[in-house]
Amino acid sequence: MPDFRSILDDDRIYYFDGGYGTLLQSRGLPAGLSPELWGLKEPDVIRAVHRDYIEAGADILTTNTFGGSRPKLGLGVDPFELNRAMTAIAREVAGDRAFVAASIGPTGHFVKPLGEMTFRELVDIFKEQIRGCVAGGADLILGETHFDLAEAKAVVVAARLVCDLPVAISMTFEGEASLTGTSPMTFVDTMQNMGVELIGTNCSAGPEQMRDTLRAWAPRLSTPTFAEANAGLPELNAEGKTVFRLQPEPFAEKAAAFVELGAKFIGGCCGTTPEHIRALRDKVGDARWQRPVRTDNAQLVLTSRSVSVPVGFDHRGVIIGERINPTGKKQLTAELQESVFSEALRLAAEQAELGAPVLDVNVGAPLVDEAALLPELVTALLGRVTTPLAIDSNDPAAVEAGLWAYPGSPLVNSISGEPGKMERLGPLCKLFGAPFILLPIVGRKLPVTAAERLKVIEDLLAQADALGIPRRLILVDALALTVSSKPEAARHSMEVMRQCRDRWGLPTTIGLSNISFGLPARELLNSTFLSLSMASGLCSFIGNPNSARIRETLHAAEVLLDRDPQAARYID
Ligand code: HCS
Repeated sequence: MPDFRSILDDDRIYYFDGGYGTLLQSRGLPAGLSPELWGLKEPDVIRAVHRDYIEAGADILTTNTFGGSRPKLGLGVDPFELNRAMTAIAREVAGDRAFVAASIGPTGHFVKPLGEMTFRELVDIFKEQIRGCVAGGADLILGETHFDLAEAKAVVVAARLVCDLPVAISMTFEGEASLTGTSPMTFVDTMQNMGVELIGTNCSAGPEQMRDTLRAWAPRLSTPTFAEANAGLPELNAEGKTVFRLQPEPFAEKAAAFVELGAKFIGGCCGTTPEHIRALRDKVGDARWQRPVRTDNAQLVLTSRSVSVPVGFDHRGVIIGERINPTGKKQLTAELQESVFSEALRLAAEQAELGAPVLDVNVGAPLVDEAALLPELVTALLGRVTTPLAIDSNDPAAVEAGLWAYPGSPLVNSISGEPGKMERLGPLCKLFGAPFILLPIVGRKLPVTAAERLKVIEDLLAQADALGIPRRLILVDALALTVSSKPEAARHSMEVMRQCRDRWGLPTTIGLSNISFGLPARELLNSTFLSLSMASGLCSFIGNPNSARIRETLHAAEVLLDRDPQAARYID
């Protein structure tokens, strides 16, 4: 088979296969036995199902490994071997007629604080499963039926750590969100940040409901998609068994609409059979793929499990709330030294209530082991606020630990030009899909002029490019130096904002209050600098959301710069 990646850009429509669990039930799967364990006992049944799907026109076969993770299989089965054997069967049947997608379903466990598992444990479980699938000859890794963003993310991280196969990932939505509150758009934002090759949705509902999902994620979509609906909504029959009643023709009629909504890959999920796939192929005929066209031009997106915060030149200015930082705060410092989080959680709730869409989290105080404490606080915050977080530390080990604890796309604050920093943190940001603040500082001397700063930015961008870090993960700090000692500092910062926008299309941020150190009426200077900066292209800033003046200036500037549609936030 050609490399699966090579077909992602052509204009063909490709077909996945249909249901396995439900089809195997109709072919004699004993009650109480999983499809995976039955497959070990009766490999010929699995072979026959794969063959039937290929004959029906499937271009991609899904392996019988959906429940092949260690927690799902239970004791007495070697997950590596089972996944290898099941994938090898699909490979043998597919030959060079179809691709083999290694199905990786949910483990049945949630990560902290929703459950007991750590993200690392989940990643290890998936690594073991994926290694088996790779050994069996998979062409791509297919995370499917995921309903929690952290678990979907764990599949992608595990796949990247053990192989270089392309990754397709699919979420199941119940109406407007997944079971743990992720919308289609936030799913797309997070997975695009991670650079997954194919984004999809499967299961849960019939083809009519699934159209809403495809419409909902369209505005920021730039990745090929797939959709695999069930054969209608599940119903209980007279014996209390779940059944799917939508027949092949009406299924095909409805699922063919996915192509009009931009899907490049279509297929079926529970209740669908080879007949459904055949009918779908016939229905779609020779339609061509319509590439996604983004209508929302955000330069960068931060996400939590349930919220997306777009950052861009045409978007609202994003305040990154700076209050969870022990510098100059006695109570917070004392509590963090005792691993107590009440003050930090209070500051988080307060800032979120004041409308800060992103919260910076810094635990850097004397006697604090940041690498141990930062992930603990991040986990505690996940139970308190839904805003995306910025993981802020000078200690790369603490940043790494924070990344392992976060379910969405957090902001990393920051990567400077300090030797070795980009090499250490850049690949982690890429792996976890975490945008980062690029801080143009090398050594002790701060670059004062715009030209000096732009030179450092250019060098850091070259380093990032060499590491394969996508530009959509980069937010440049335009550096606010204090005007009381450097009168030209603000002008140079604004020039950096303009140049980053015009030369590289890169969004900028700034530590707002630095500009006014040592001068009276600081809020006046800070807010004036904010409005001038917004006019120079500034997209976000690290500041104190408690300041009414700053908030009002921001909202007024957004209206004047046409960055607040219908002045909605201003009027509100
Ligand atoms: N590939 C799996 C998905 C279940 S939701 C199956 O059984 O068809």
